[in-house]
Amino acid sequence: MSFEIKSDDVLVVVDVQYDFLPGGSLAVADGDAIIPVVNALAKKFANVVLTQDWHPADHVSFASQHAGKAPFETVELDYGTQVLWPNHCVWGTRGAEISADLDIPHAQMIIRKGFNRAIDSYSGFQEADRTSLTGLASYLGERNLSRVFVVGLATDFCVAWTAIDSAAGGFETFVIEDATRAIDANGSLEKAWADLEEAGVTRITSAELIS
Ligand code: VGL
Ligand code: ZN
Repeated sequence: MSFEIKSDDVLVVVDVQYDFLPGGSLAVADGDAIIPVVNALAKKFANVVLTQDWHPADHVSFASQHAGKAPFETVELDYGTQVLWPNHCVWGTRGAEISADLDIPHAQMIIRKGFNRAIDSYSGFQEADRTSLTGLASYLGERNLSRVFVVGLATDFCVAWTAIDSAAGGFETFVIEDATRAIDANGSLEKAWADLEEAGVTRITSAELIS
């Protein structure tokens, strides 16, 4: 299939931050390989939104906050099961910065998420309590943007949850697979693709997009 990019399409670039890139505290394998692909894609989109994982140093998703717990184990919180992570994307640190190798000067909006100490937020639309909203859906609505194309890190967490919430919000939604890389902990990648399909998200490659 090929898809023509329209003037009211938006590219959502998820969490291309140093902590998710090689050398970072929650590095996604081969994560830097997406950067040239994302840059080339972004040139074709008039509308680009970036998301930024943005945690306080004592965030509940950090294993360091739970005695006896290690990264990639889980805990039960009020809103459900939470995977625990190494400390990452602590606001004000270099690891939280968006990579300077992204070449998207025309990006129009940066959505920060995960800033409430007690609630994680993989999705760029709403936090893990499924109640607190980031404002992204309203923003897209006010800008009259319609189709949402999601890229970035990591496929099986923030990309997947963002795309699933986008589709649930009524936006026709695509994940551009070769512009993502996964953490793939405990089968999370396979589950994410199944959840994305179930949500009605279309899985495409960058080669299928023409401007
Ligand atoms: C992410 C785990 C924790 C992501 C963020 O960007 O996929 N994953 N925080
Ligand atoms: Zn995080």
